[in-house]
Amino acid sequence: MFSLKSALAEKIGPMRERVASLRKEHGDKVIGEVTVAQALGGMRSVKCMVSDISALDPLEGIRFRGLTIPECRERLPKVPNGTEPLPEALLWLLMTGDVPSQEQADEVTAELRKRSELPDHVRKAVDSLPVDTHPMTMLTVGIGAMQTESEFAKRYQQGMRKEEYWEPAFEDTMTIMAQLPVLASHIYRHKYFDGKHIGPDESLDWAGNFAHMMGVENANFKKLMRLYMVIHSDHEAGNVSAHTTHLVGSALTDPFLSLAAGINGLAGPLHGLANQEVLRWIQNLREQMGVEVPTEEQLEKALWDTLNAGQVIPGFGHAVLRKTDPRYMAQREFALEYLPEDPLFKLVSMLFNVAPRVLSEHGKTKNPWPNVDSHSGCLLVHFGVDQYDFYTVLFGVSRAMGVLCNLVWSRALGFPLERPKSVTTDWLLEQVK
Ligand code: CMX
Repeated sequence: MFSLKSALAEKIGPMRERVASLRKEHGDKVIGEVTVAQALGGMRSVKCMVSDISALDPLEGIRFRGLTIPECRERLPKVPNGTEPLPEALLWLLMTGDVPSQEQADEVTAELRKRSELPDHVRKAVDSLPVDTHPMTMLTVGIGAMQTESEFAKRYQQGMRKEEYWEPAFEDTMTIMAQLPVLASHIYRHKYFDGKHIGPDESLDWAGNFAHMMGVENANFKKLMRLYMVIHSDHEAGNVSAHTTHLVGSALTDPFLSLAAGINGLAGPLHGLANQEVLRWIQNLREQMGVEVPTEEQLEKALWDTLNAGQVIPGFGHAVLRKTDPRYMAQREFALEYLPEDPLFKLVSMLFNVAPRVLSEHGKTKNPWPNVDSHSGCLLVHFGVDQYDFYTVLFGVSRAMGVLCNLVWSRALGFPLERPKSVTTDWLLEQVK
């Protein structure tokens, strides 16, 4: 058996016992309350989901299975002489909770390579769309078309016991993770390079090969892709893409269709699409000012113009975080090492200096600091990936890893159909009397 699958199988029994005992011995204990403001306000901070894959502290930021981003960068296996962690190693960590050995991470790479043949009808489904279709639409169409390969859907039709659900969900997860870079690079080359596709390089790791299939051979871009794929993978379970995948999966919808739903959520400008919006905002600013790097005064005025027009500053603020996103800082460190003189990086750094002050003065947002999406575009542009409407696809390939690990565990632990209660405004008024 593939060793990641057996490592996962070993973890499931004890976790089932833990959850069963929590349910049995403490099922009636209260862990929070819901205010009227929360019910009307996007359920912020309501504690009603359980996931061990990652946890988000408002001040410290994300931990993947207990490890911070700097710890992941240090401790996870890398390519020979590599500096950034392998996403394959993160997949092992997210799935099992353990840091894998180099050999185990390499086995994941080999397994993903083995499963990476994208069905022809998926390519055709993407190619049939008008070329000006948004890449995120192409991505969900592609993932939907990939669903013909779902082991979970097949096994469910054949009749499967609840305890077995995790196994085909795991198989589907591996297939999806293997084929997503192929699908994403197919979209990239179809949309921006007249369909001139590039075949895989079997000698490369998963993220390195993704860069290769996109047509970007710069070794530092491959490093960036490894880092990018690690840091965007998960952000605990309540964010829109994770929550949507979980919710749809709770109806025993297979992992392909559940992920497609989550990816649709990621395509919102308040969530993953913010990475393209940051670049669009910067591009507009440069065009209006007629300069590559504006002055701080020009930047401040542009920020106020956006706020006074009733729009958000993309890449700033967060529903949970209350300090600069460590995913932002990891990308900033990368930029300081590999592209310190890049003019767009200078502009992004200037935004880091100016925008939090402006947002604080504006006085609405609870968190004036930059999030992950504020930085990613400038790194991509540096390596020639300047088609900014493609950026959320890259986010989606990475995010698939976290949300699908979560889905496998939800099936392993037998989490039921999700069905919260909605109330009417009449009921609310009655309650608060
Ligand atoms: N620019 C302007 N106003 C902002 C703002 C920003 N960057 N961030 C928050 N606000 C405003 C909100 O729109 C809200 O205004 P109203 O009271 O008029 O509705 C007010 O400040 C309070 O919001 P909040 O409690 O601080 O933030 P929320 O939890 O409601 O929203 C988020 C969080 C991310 C949607 C919001 O900060 C935002 O719109 N940011 C810009 C878009 C963005 O970068 N999204 C990416 C997030 C990361 C990701 O998921 O990829």
